[in-house]
Amino acid sequence: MKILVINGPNINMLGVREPGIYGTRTYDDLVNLCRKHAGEKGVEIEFYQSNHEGAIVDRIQQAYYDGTDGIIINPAAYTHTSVAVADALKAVGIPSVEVHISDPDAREDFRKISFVRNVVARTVKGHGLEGYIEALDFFTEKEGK
Ligand code: CA2
Repeated sequence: MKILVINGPNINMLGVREPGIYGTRTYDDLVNLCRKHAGEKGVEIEFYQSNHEGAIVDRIQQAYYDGTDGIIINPAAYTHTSVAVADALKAVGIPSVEVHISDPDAREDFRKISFVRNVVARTVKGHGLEGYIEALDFFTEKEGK
């Protein structure tokens, strides 16, 4: 099984600022955490991070052609603004899980809208970096059934 993990704008700044909201671990820590878990589960995993909406749309479309079985996506700020990212996920039809490190529903009102929520199989929020592991388990457990 091949899983693609997509992270949106500023997630590359993890651990650098706002530790009270996003913790002290870095983007590299996130990648290593997921790689370790994926290795234990025998899953092939790839990572993509971009600060650009169109680049994220391009990567989602590419997943349609490169044999990706599942997408884990934290669209970050684009969660609350991007019809394009939601449309791309819908267009490729690859089972997807939305992950948020914090719980956007418990923060400012403008974070309560998610354009991707209706096109993903599951949303994991407020569980820190471990939310990505939960998302991975969603795919591996689904496979076993
Ligand atoms: O909780 C999440 O994972 C978010 O998707 C993170 C986004 C935010 O816009 C969403 O509402 C919720 C922001 C990511 C910014 O990441 C930073 C990391 C370190 C320092 C500053 C920002």
